[in-house]
Amino acid sequence: MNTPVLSHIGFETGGIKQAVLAQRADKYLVKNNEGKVCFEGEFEAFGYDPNAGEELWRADFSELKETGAYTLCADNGCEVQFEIRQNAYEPVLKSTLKAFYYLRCGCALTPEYAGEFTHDVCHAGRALVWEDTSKSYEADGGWHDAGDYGRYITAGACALAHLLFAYRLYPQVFDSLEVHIPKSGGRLPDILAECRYELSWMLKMQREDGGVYHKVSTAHHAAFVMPEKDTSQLYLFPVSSMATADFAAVCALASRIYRPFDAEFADCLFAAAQRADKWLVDHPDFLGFRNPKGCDTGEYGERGDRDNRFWACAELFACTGEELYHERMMELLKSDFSLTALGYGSVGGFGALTYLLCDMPNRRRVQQEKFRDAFLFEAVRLNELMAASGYHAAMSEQDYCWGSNMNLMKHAMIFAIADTVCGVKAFGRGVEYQLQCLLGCNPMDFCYISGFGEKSLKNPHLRPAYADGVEECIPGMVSGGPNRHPADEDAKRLIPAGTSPMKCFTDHVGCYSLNEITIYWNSPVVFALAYLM
Ligand code: 9MR
Ligand code: ZN
Repeated sequence: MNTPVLSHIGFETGGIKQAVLAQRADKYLVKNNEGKVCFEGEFEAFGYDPNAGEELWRADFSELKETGAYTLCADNGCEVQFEIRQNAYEPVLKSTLKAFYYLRCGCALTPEYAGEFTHDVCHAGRALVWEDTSKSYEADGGWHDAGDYGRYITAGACALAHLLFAYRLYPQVFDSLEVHIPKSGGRLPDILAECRYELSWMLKMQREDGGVYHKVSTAHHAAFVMPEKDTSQLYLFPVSSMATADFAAVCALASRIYRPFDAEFADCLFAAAQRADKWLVDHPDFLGFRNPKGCDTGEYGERGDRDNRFWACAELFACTGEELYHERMMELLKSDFSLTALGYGSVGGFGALTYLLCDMPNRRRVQQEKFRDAFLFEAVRLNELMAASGYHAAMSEQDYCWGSNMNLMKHAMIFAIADTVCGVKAFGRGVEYQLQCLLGCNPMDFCYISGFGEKSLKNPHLRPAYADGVEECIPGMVSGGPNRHPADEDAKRLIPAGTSPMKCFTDHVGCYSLNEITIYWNSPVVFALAYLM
């Protein structure tokens, strides 16, 4: 007998309430703790969902709004329990934000803030310049990227962009949201205090000439040991134009956000952004990145940098209003890149979003309309995908790749932007559907975030979570999710060929192509939750 699947963290009183069943049922009752029937409904026969590989029946009991504990009883005997709560999403927001603290590098995580999940100071030694090992610099701080201990500029810039835009669009959610982290820099909201930890590291990654090292890491990934046990030599890897542009962009964005709190820090960020931009002007050609021989940590290669440069110009334009940045932006727009992409390898959407948020004179409105149309066009496309999914997942078959949960959450971000920034409220529903899918309303009946209930992420491909000797998983971590082309040996062994895309998942520590965590898989979840709240 199947269980209807639904979000594992409970439903918000006024929110969408959906359950999905992979077995025929016609009617259902929702009973409260005392057995009283509080809602009666009929299942909708959805039909076959190819990404799930299932025929599905759906229940929508959004009309039930009273807080309490309930059981949904289908007329075929299938049952599931759930709760309706006020602020149901708040614990998840807190936890996914706190996750960044647990990923801090270069400092000790102390029991006061980290509970059982402590570690000593890690990766604090000077890093040698890979191309000239007679030179070394301090490059400590920031967040570990993922299950590995590398720190990569483009990945960091992407995670920061999600978090900073979340604050930019929904500041009231964060003004009083405390996640108990050590703070520097005065009266900052916790989200900005945490981002400052990453930004302060980033500033150390800039060379005197303004160029930005692509990454700092050891030559090879560490064994599955605690971070302080990973004492191999650190290296600064060559400057890339993507890293330099993303750095310029995110420092400029941050300078505007931190200015009301700390003008000195804002000035410092802005000056760094300008230095990076000067390097970009002096180096107009694409300078990509490939791992040099002898290094096999994360590569984060890209095939072009026009989108990165576009984002940088948009942010500097937003800071200064200077015509020159605008002209460069317009020139870059002649290249072909996505204007809605919000990922680490493709960042055009961040530039478009910033431009949309600028107060513009009339003559610029036409360009703003174009960016607005791009987001709305994408929202329409995703809405169609959502309508074709039994679970309301706005995902194509191709989207179920390495880190598919980032696609799910990036799509939630598009729906949120379509509402908050483009003013089309109806798209907002898509945000909650995508989140419920991540939180358990999926064919695995699995909550992809650690720390929430029995059927949630427990064994991520995350070094400290494995090596810390603590039974429980570090909370608030977001798994990469189902991947229809598993790439690691464990996943290839454990996932039978022909498994449906949404079921290509198992919560196994070895499965780095399904079950790793990264900072930029956590950050869009924070954004989506901030929208909902
Ligand atoms: O997410 C990346 C995936 O698309 C690539 O195929 C894979 C192999 O290069 O790398 C993934 O990114 C990883 C990065 O290189 C290092 N930190 C963890 C990232 C997520 O697995
Ligand atoms: Zn570290």
